[in-house]
Amino acid sequence: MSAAAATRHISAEPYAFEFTPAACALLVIDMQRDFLEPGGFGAALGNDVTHLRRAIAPNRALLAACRATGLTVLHTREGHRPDLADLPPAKKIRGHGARTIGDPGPMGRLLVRGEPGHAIIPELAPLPTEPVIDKPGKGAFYATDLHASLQHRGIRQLIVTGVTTEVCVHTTVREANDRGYDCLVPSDCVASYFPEFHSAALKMISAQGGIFGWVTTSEKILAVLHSP
Ligand code: TIU
Repeated sequence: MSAAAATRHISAEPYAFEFTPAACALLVIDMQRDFLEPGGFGAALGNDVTHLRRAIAPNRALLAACRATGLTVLHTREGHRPDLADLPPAKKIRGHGARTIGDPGPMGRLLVRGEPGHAIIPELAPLPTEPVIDKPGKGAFYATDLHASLQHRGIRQLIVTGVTTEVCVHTTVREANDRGYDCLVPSDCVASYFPEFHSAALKMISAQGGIFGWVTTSEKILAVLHSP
């Protein structure tokens, strides 16, 4: 099959996304217990984690379809080394919370690699074949080997899901856009602690002719993945 014949169209804003499965990866951002479960880093920042949990079921369905289709799948986790050597002091003290990164909590030390809270939620557990990119910042390209991992696989397009819409998802989409990737964001597979930020962040992606990328729904991606 030629590359052109392999291209499909996914209905999206601001216009249809030209989906090339062999050059596209699903990138699931930070679906970690620390952000989605009570007692984690997100809750320590004062957030209500229930806002994020509605993205779990759509991500499960999309992940299953991508795996069945043979699409490349990668996951990211935000977190820091146990010795906190990669934690900027500014990030450590930001918010002046009672508990900050590295402090003990009900799921272990907040946002520290290897702790129970740092793990990806069991509902979306990565397969052994799916790279997991550990990142110390909000963007998945900063201080990681994500770009190299994608280049080695011939990836030029990303379906970006996960949390939170206006923080790590948005930063990653912006980073990816500047590196030449086309990003497609399914609105129901991303979530924010702040519904108004979620809506605005999605509009910021597709506005101005798709200044950062495309916005669609998981239903529209599944319709293409499931069709012969
Ligand atoms: N606080 C918040 O909305 N997000 C983060 O701190 N990290 C991610 O978005 N992953």
